[in-house]
Amino acid sequence: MKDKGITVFKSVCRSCHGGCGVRVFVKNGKVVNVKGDPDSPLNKGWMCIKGIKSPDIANHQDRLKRPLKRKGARGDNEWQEISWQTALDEIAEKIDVLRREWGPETIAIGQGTGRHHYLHVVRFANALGTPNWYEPGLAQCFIPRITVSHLTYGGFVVADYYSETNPECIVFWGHNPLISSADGEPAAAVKRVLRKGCRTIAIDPRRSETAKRCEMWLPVRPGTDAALALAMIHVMIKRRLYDREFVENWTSGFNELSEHTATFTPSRAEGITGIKEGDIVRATEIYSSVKPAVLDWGLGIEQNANSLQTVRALALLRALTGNIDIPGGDILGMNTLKAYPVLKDKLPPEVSKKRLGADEFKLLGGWRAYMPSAHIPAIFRSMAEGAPYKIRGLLLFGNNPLLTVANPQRVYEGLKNLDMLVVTDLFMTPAALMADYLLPAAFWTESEHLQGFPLVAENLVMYQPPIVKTEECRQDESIIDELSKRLKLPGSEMNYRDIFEHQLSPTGLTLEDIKKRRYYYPPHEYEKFKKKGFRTLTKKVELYSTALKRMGYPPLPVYSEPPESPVSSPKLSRKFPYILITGSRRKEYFHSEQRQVRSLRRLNPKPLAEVHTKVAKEKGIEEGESIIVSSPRGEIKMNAKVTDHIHPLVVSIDHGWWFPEKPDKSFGLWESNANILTNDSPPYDPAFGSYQLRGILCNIEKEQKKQA
Ligand SMILES: Nc1nc2c(c(=O)[nH]1)N[C@H]1C(S)=C(S)[C@@H](COP(=O)(O)OP(=O)(O)OC[C@H]3O[C@@H](n4cnc5c(=O)[nH]c(N)nc54)[C@H](O)[C@@H]3O)O[C@H]1N2
Ligand SMILES: Nc1nc2c(c(=O)[nH]1)N[C@H]1C(S)=C(S)[C@@H](COP(=O)(O)OP(=O)(O)OC[C@H]3O[C@@H](n4cnc5c(=O)[nH]c(N)nc54)[C@H](O)[C@@H]3O)O[C@H]1N2
Ligand code: SF4
Ligand SMILES: [Mo]
Repeated sequence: MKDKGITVFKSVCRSCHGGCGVRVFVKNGKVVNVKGDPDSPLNKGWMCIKGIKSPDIANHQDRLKRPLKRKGARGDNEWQEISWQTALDEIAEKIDVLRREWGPETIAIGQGTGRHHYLHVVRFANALGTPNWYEPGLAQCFIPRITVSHLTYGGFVVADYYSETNPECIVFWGHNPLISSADGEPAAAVKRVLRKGCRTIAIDPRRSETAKRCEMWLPVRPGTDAALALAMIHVMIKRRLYDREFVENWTSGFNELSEHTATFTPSRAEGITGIKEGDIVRATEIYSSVKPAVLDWGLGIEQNANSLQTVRALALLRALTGNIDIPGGDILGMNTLKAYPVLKDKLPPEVSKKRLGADEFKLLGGWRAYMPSAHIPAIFRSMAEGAPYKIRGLLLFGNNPLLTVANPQRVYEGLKNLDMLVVTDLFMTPAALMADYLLPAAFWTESEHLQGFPLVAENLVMYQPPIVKTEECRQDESIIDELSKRLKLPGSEMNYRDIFEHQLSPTGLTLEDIKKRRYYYPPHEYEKFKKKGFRTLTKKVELYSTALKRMGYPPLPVYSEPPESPVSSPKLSRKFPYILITGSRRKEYFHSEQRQVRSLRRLNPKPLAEVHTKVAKEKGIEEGESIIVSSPRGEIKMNAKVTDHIHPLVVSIDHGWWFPEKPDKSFGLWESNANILTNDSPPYDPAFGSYQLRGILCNIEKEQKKQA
């Protein structure tokens, strides 16, 4: 389609994890506008503000545009431009030396969250023979939900926001999809369902944008969700509110669960969670009395040291109410595409054993793990301290660990200590500044991808074409393919486009076909378990998990008090009387990104700390005022957002803040970085190794008072 020199291309936005179908308007080789695609089954024309502002990211003057090699000392920000050929030859040579002299496990790979190149990076790590790759989410994001779903139901569940049948009830648990549009679940889809009308409950220490749309808001004390879920299970069983037919036919371990939760009364849970007994009963009655119902869980339940058991407790509620894989309920995805060939078999078992953290955290790095990766604190400890062996090389593909990983001081020590750091990014960042080689990544409008959403928006497959070019930027997959060829890695004969063809094979479509039709969206098949049972050891939903029992973890969900809380650390809580949560999503930013994009920064210029009105009054803190937030690990500066919509003891701070506009050499990295306060020390979740980003102790003070 042509109009005044403008050509319109259909694509899929990727300014977050992606998924919204879009129309990209191009003039003179530049993206001038992006609008929602009304034909997309997910977003039906809607877009969020970050997506709308994609042209401001794509055309930003500060984009990295050519490969750079460090000239001065590490972190001095002095660079020399080099050709791709030289960059790739030299990097491959350095990787080769490290793998020969020290072993491939001494090369770590870090990648950002849910990017298009995600599985290609995992493939590269396996082919290279290093078990030490990580992503800053995983143990702290999504891996607990994915793993628990597989262990409990034999597949991943997603909310059925897309069928003719509207959910009659939604429980949003530690989740704010109206802002986060998380993982292929755009806010537009949730809004559509809410508009049609249904019962709604939000369980969240903040009255989030989503909670504000709900009839009930349960401001749970951070990190105590398992206690709340166990009490709801208790009520369901005691009052016989559960779906008897489903439980009898399709679950195993009901009697054990019933006995296990017999003493977990709502009044006991009130003492732990702060939610009134009556509200626990009422919420349970609503959720179990209407069908179909969705339990839409989010990140709020994973960033703590009891993630496995918390997520398991919630997972059982879906089974007790019989809402699995029914229209308008929580449905089991269908894996339309063939699995990405990540070359797991190329990693010898003796090398897998060297994966940092694998022994201890079986469901993160061990052989039972859904997607085995290394434990982040162990990686950076190894880099900084050389134990149990030293990580010497690091390749980062779209990850900013100085902002997004707990304990940035240790990350910094680690990065300084490396023999080789290669960073691929769209922009200069605090981590990119430390690189030996800095490679310019292509933005989504410049990259080709086949997006399949077997995990999230059920069965949808979408095609994202490369539309424009920005100078010498290259998409991550092609950089990886070039390195793989130079290193003669197994699988290097297949490039990323060959893999797209391979993935499409079960659909009977070729890449050319999907380019033309853009979406492939086979109808969902409900109640698949009625034909084949659930894909678990017992073929039933495992209320009692035989797999967990075998691995040495409690087979029935248990509550444990957060390790750093007013209850478990009363002495510490005198100095740090508030409970800190970090990183609740803001619509303008994706983690540490977009702070340099003026049109977005204008809408949300400063790092915020939400503080309850009562506390602000006691402390003499005014709206917008600069405050110091401290934890046992350090202190940072934030700006007070005074609100009634938060649990009175909770302080909620933004994460990912740095200041690209600051001329100092660290871009203000140490000023307002939430992860200076979070905790990467033990105890961790025993199965996943999740560390504590939410539900830790903190204090707040007016900035002037602190300085006085
Ligand atoms: N705009 C934007 N969108 C994003 C992202 C982004 O950075 N920006 N990031 C993406 C990524 S990687 C992810 S993982 C998703 C996450 O998206 P969501 O799953 O929606 O998670 P959050 O908004 O981080 O947190 C949801 C809620 O959890 C609450 N919470 C905090 N602690 C607790 C607790 O202990 N218990 C309970 N019940 N609730 C708690 C917070 O108050 C918050 O409102 O968002 C994705 N989408
Ligand atoms: N305190 C606290 N910390 C958190 C969280 C929290 O809630 N609280 N949330 C955690 C979670 S859930 C997650 S998932 C992580 C996210 O952590 P990260 O993935 O590290 O976060 P980002 O800042 O989104 O991305 C890092 C870099 O990727 C670059 N980038 C974007 N697109 C591309 C691309 O296509 N290619 C390349 N090469 N680079 C690209 C961006 O410019 C940016 O510099 O943060 C975690 N950290
Ligand atoms: S939610 Fe926003 S950033 Fe994410 S794909 Fe949709 S429009 Fe793009
Ligand atoms: Mo995440």
